[in-house]
Amino acid sequence: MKIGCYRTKSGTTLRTGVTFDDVEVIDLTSVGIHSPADALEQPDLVGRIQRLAARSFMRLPISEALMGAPVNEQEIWAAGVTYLRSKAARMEESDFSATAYDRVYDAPRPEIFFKSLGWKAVGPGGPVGIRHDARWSVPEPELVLVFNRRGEPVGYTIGNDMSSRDIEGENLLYLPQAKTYSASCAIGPWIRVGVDEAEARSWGIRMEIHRDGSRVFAGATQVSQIKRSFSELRGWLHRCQEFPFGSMLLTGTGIVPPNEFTLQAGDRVVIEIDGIGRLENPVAVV
Ligand code: DO4
Ligand code: MG
Repeated sequence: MKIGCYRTKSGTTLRTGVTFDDVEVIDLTSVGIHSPADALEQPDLVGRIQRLAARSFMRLPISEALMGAPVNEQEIWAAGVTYLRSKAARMEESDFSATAYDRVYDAPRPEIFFKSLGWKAVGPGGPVGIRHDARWSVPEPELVLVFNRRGEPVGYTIGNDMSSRDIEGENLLYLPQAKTYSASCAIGPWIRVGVDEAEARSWGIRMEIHRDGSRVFAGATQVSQIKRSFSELRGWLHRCQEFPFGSMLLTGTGIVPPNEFTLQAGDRVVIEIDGIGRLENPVAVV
């Protein structure tokens, strides 16, 4: 079961919807669910949404649903250096902070950083940003853990942790500027619910980057390559911190384009995660 935010071609407001088959979207707004976050608060989540969907008369083919980011008031955080590939990339790009990445990969406490307010996240089809003052920009395709306001793990979605590698490599203290700026986080299109960690760990992640009609990068990894368990990451995120509106946690990247690659305005980033779907965004300078 997947929950998302959509608009009809003639409609202006975002509605909440569910799909059970990737063919049809069933409206949940008309049966009292006003946001994906609202859906994720329901007790007996899967059963309750199934019962509400059975009462809904508003349905449309999934191809006619214009999807938005399924996040609004939640905070979006991100874990880093959770894959060996990311540790190697960070060490290559850093002048004098390489050992910090080496150490955090094996340390009990993971790297976790604030990424975006939920309402700032870009949805499917919206432009993701590269900074005009960065020389080396990349997308980071990441599985996202979704938590409700009680901190319970309730689903998974796709995230793009857009990053400026020259800025983060110059000095670790510049990490917030490398990671958090306009349109630096894309989320969506669907939140997959009712799936346990073992199943999510069997999923593959793929990314392609297209430029002027050609594919200029393709890479793939497996969720199983994430070093830390989801419950470990959840525990660290919620340690000494509450999220009254719920939260999302990007789980790190295991796909890194070659060091000579940088994104350009007009590129198109396509990320696919098994079990969830496909998040596609054009790139623009901000
Ligand atoms: O410290 C750098 C950030 C690492 C990151 O975002 C990742 O591994 O995905
Ligand atoms: Mg990342």
